Amino acid sequence: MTLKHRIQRAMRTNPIKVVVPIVALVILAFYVFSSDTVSKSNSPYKYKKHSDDPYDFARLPGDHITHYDLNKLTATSSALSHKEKVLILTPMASFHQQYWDNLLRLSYPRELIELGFIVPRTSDGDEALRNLETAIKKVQNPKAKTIPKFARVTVLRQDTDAVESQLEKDRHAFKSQKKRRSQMATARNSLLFTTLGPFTSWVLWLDADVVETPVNLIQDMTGHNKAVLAANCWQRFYDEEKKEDSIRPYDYNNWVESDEGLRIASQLDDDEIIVEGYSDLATYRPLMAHFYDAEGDPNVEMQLDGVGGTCLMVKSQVHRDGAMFPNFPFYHLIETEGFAKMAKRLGYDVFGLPNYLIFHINE
Ligand SMILES: Nc1nc2c(ncn2[C@@H]2O[C@H](COP(=O)(O)OP(=O)(O)O)[C@@H](O)[C@H]2O)c(=O)[nH]1
Ligand SMILES: [Mg+2]
Repeated sequence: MTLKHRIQRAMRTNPIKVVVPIVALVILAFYVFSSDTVSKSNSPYKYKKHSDDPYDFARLPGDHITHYDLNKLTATSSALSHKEKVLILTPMASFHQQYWDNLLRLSYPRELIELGFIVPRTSDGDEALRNLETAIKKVQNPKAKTIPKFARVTVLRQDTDAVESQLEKDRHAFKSQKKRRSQMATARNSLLFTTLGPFTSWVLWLDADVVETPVNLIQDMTGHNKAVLAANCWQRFYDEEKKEDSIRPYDYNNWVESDEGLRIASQLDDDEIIVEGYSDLATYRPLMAHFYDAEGDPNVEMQLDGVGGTCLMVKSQVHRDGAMFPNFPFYHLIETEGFAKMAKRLGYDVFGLPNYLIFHINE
């Protein structure tokens, strides 16, 4: 008997046997197609249902309660054995291949690392974005099965004003510091507040022009178990006089407060700032850059009052408690230096590693 005859006979004897399966099929098809539309929609809140991705915390209404017990989130001296997640954040005005290569050499497992970038809305930013995306796609491409993947990569386009000239002399001109540092602070805050997740244990601030660090950077820095910890940023260069490769200090934003610094601050108007590393405003603050001892123990720590952002490890708790990068004068400090002050006001200690070098590109 053919299928057609069977259906005709069933319709005569017991129509429910035919109607029920057809109705069930129609309902199933409706469900499948409508959930497909949802997963293709652009809404950031409409992720695919029942995802195994632990970062997929934006769920469909229906399974809308997601619990995260922040008491169980640790940031310890044994970050690796506790599988603590590290968020590496980089404001990026230009893409340097050496930065990327160094990042890929880091020995901390990529599945425990999230990356976040913020790129300015300028023509330099356009180019940085293109190069960055090409580099990311090579690593994160699901077809490249043998290449370990980062847990998540977020690239943001800045929606605020960017630093206009990226020339070294313009960036570092004393008179442009307040505006420039304030714009940088806003970019850092946007990046931080968009990417910090409920799983993040540590945030590593790493500038896009840091081209060389030890491969165990994350294990080494988290190993100190400090709330805020800065590495010492130097620069390689060719010494024309000695005719040899050499190194010199670069980042002067890691410092200890001085009596003179406090005296100058006490005489400033409310909206005036002090930026470190300029002879125009001599604070005589001890600078970590000058404390490097080539023979010394790389684990030596020193307490700091101001920090730079070139290579800075922060327990996520510090940011979660509210420490950010003030884009306004905060105790006459701004951006990363203001951040150190804010962390201290929240009760955290700020440290640096004078003998632990990382290198800034030589432009
Ligand atoms: N998003 C964003 N990043 C920037 C901007 N200007 C500089 N950067 C990045 O911010 C970091 C610090 O800036 P940089 O100019 O290197 O500071 P310097 O090394 O102290 O002169 C680097 O990673 C830059 O690529 C900007 O306007 N927007
Ligand atoms: Mg730089």
